[in-house]
Amino acid sequence: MSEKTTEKFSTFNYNPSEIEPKWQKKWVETKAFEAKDSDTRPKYWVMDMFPYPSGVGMHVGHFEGYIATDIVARYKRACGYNVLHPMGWDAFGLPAEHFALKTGQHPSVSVETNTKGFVEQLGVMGLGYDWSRVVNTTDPLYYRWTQWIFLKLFEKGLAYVDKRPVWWCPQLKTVLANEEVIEGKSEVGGFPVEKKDMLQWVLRITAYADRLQNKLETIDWPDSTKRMQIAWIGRSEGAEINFDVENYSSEKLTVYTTRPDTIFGVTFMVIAPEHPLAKKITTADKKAEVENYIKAAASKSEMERTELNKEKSGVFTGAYAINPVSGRRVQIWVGDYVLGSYGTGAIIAVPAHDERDYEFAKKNGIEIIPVIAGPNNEKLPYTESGKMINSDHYTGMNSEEFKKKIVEDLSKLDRARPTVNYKLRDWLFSRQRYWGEPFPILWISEADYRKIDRKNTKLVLPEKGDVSYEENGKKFFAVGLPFDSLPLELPKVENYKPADDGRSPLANAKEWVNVVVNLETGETSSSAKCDKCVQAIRETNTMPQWAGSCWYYLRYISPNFQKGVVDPVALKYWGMPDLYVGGAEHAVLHLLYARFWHQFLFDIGVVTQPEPFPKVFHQGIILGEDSQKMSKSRPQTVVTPEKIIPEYGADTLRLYEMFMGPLEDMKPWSSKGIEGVSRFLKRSYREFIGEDARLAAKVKDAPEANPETEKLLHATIKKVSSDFENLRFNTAISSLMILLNQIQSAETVSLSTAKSFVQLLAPLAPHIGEELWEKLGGKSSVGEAPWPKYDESKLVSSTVKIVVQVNGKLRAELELPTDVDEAGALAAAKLHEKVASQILGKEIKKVIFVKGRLLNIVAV
Ligand code: ANZ
Repeated sequence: MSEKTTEKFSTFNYNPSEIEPKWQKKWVETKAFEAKDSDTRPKYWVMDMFPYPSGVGMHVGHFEGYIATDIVARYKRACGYNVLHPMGWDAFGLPAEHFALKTGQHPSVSVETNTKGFVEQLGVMGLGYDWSRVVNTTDPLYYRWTQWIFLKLFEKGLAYVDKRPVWWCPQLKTVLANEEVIEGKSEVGGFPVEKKDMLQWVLRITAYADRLQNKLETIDWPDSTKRMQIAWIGRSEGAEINFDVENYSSEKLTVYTTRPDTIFGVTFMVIAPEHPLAKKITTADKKAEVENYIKAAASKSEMERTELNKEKSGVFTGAYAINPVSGRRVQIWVGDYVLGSYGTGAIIAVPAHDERDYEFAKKNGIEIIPVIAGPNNEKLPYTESGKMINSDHYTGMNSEEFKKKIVEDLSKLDRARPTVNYKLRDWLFSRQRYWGEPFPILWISEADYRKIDRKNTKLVLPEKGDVSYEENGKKFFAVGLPFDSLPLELPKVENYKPADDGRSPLANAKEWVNVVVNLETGETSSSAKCDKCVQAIRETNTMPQWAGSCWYYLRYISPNFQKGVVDPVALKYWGMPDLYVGGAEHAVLHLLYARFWHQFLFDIGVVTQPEPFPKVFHQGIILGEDSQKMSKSRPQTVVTPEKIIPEYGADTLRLYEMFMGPLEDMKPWSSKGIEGVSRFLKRSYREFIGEDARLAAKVKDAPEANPETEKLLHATIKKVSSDFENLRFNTAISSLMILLNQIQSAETVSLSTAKSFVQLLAPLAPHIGEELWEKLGGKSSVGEAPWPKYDESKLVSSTVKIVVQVNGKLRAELELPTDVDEAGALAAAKLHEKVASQILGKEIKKVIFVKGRLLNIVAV
């Protein structure tokens, strides 16, 4: 009978559209996924990177990680853990605001609608979240603590304002952090960005650069992600060396180099176009050329300037520097491949040992002096270490040793110092947007600022160094609102569209912006009430979306706690997430920012562990059926649960997404593949529930009668458990398929084997898991039943089949203990009727025994 015809007349058909809503409802009613705060069980906390609730909803790719964490959560719960598996909304920021701008709805309205849609979508997929702990970054009771952390950073001198060239995106009408600019385009939307001088809030992430790098060693993260963070932090060890400038005795030209060992080979120097000396030292005859060059460089991006395969340009200033070790005169050039923002903005150029300098020297006819010899008289430029040559009395030394020695010697003369540089820049933390956390900051005049009695004020002031800016000759000082006055709520405004001039939409909310503040109590009001009250202006920028996602995991521990960021008692029990799953695109954005905030919170005693995410895993990307990224612009490529579930059910979708390949791989969607796993679930259903009397009768409430089934069951429990621990879901599913084949081929199956199979399947396909469990007479929920245990000794079969031949002819097959020896096998064979009749009256001349397989008796 073909599968199709069987299905047609069966009344026991697998019908996901009936069973899935039934179990989803039950899970909600029984609060099946709520974690307990005080519990004697050990805890397990598994967490997803929370989404921003966009209006378009999620496609199958968005669910991949969520399905994985749901499997782990269900598995760990069955293993006896008190599991925390929470979800939340990263609802501030550009995407939510974009959507609001497009639809004309206020962001708060659209966020509410969209989160409802997301809850619905997640529920339909059978994802078991603890909704009693949901966090929403736009909830004032949440961002109260985002503002609190910012104020702490401000108090500790880690938040300041700076007028500096920043990335401005004319399309998005906001500035962006370095991390949000990818190859000259905005990370969100892919719009061109440009540099603009603007006054901005900046967080001193560089103060944590070393720790952010060193602590990576202590956490279990994908290597590629660690490497990306290390590259982004870009720790570089070298030295600063001072050169005299000819004819400018009061000026020093300080360079940063990682290769002080090449100092005798310096034949020219290059300074960045924005270097303060560039215009100053240029000789009259070179002036026009240098100034034109500087102007042209200003319109280029750093990326264009430093692109590796682009030819490096430069102009000679006419000025010379003096090499402090050799006394040699070297030309000073201006070149835009040297960046003003890195090191000292000036370099020594050593064409014999650096690729870039070599090309530059060749092009401009500059001398090349080798100072390091490789073992085989290598071609230039030689960029490795070796023996020093042409280096005065240091000649003959090993270059690695010389590198240290020369810095020591020059340090004694106050001409050099060991220096560490980082590529990491302080984090640009303000946005000219409406839909973000308002800064809990007021600006007041210098005179009023001086009036504050530091010992008697609730205003928050930086402990060291004021934060101020100057405008039209007037200085303004930043003060923080009292900690206990938070949250500073985002005012509802009519017009939240960003302006073209870089001013935040909040600047238009005049009544909100202009206030009076009491310098003692920190209270704000619309008019002065006492002599302590002074005029103030609120900060009108808002925080970037990253702010809310920097600490949200902590909120899951104690979502309603209002005495601090996190309840220390609950923190003690929950610790940090045991597993954090999300996209690799966050390797240097969210994951670096959150580590920075966490390390800061550790320093001020809010948290007790130095790192927020001890274990991170990145799921891969699911491509469309055409192996291209699913994209809104090509809607036919986008597979949504809404397209799949009505036909196959959520369990099939879940199972298929996990069966596609290793979780971390990039893999294309396949309609054929989903058919395959769909058949597997249908077969599982039929096998245990039974579509007719014969099959229903197959499950026996007795010990497992089939030794093959028993052996395979134990092996499968072992394999699936370890696969779940290691997020290898595709291989776990294959072993369940093999087990099902075995069960199907056996005449009967024991109830306990059937139940174990269902338990192993349940984390992957929880609805059918519950349904089968119930039908097999399981108590309460399958998720609460203790995880099946395997018996190591049952993994090896206790008996083997031995083929018995007499004079080369097969006479019998005996089921004997695995370790049976020749004598034992022979004794057993003699008792077998067919063997006995063959050797009757004959003499046994020879016995050949192959252990575990064969017994051949030669009898004449
Ligand atoms: C001389 C030299 C000789 C260098 C040699 C390299 C090889 P990282 O690892 O990135 O820190 N450099 C320094 N400041 C620069 C700037 N503002 N813009 C562009 N290049 C700059 O690299 C440090 C090296 O990059 C420094 O060492 C300097 O060139 C260059 F055989 O000095 B080196």
